[in-house]
Amino acid sequence: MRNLNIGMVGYGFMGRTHSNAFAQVNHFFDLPFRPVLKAVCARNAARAEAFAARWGYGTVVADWRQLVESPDIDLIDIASPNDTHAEIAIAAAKAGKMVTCEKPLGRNAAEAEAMVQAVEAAGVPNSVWYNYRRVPAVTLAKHMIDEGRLGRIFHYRAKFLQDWTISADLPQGGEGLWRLDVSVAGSGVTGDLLAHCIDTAMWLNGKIDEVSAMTETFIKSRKHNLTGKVEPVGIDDASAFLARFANGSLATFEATRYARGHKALYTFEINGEHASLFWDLHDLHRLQYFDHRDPGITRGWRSIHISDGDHPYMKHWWVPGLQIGYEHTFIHQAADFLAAAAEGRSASPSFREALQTDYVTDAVLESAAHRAWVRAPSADAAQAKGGSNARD
Ligand code: SOE
Repeated sequence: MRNLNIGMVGYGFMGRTHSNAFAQVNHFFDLPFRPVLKAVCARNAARAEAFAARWGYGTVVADWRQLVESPDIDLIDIASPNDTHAEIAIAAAKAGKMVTCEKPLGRNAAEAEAMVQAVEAAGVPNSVWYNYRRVPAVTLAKHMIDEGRLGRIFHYRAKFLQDWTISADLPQGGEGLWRLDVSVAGSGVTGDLLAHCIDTAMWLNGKIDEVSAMTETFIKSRKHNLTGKVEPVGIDDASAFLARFANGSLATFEATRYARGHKALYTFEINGEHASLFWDLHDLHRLQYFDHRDPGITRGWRSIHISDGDHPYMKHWWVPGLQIGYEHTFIHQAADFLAAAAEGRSASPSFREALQTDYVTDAVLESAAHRAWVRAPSADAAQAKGGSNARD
């Protein structure tokens, strides 16, 4: 087993999930690499020192360029706010480092295209932390759809509901609240929450071709933590859209931070000619399955408890009946990335796959702005056109 030295950028919520994943992964998965938490970069020196001490990082640096330039670092992991992703990823790739990046890939597709171009030109393994793919129940849904159990797909519906920004007194900007500052985040719930729904949806059901969206900003101005002034709010607080998939199925998507009572209610349902599947993040270890081919007298929704050794990822954990949680999805992604990287490959979703999600979120915002249907280009076609951002 070879050491793989990690340079972590960021120490917030995602810095913790990623650090935990790299720290835990070898305890549960047999892998060719042993990740070493080598150095962490963050702007607040005191907090960075405390973070490094807690997680066992050997070094703290104040500028991410020190990580990129360091011959001791093999992988740059980007867990910092969205406005930093492109510059760091491009520099890291140019320096020949492997790169993993928190979602969304870019603040918009133009940034994401430049990031794809950089990692592909450098030929470095890459991946984006769309962690919900690796909830075992969601991975099982993927296997069941790929086996053809659902038959032709008619409908996909997803929502991601939160309620943490309802107060008009909540400021925007700065640590913890950069998600409300459009210049840092790029967008509101479209890039933050719908991006998860779109990534999962396209993984399960193929490409989204076109969208018709509406967005709203309910609180129009908020105090900015960095300037101290009341400033306009540029993010979308709520976003909903209709979509058509390339396979002919129809979809509805909704995300908001104004659904009182919901903290992180991510659900999706998919309806096929033979069967349907439903999943709920608040009950993440269960997959609901209805199969019309069951005998009539016992036909009904089954609630499959995903804890058996033959369920995806579960043989690496405890004994049947005992479940796992949110943090494990990041450990699974670290395991898949390290296994792929040892063979010089990227782990899904690669930067290019995540670019496809940015095409859809851009299309959602454009559709809402123009009150019109907008087509999402294909990341593969864009490559053929030399990275064009043109709608096809
Ligand atoms: C926002 O509140 C957030 O933390 C997202 O940024 C994450 O990606 C999502 O998984 C949970 O909610």
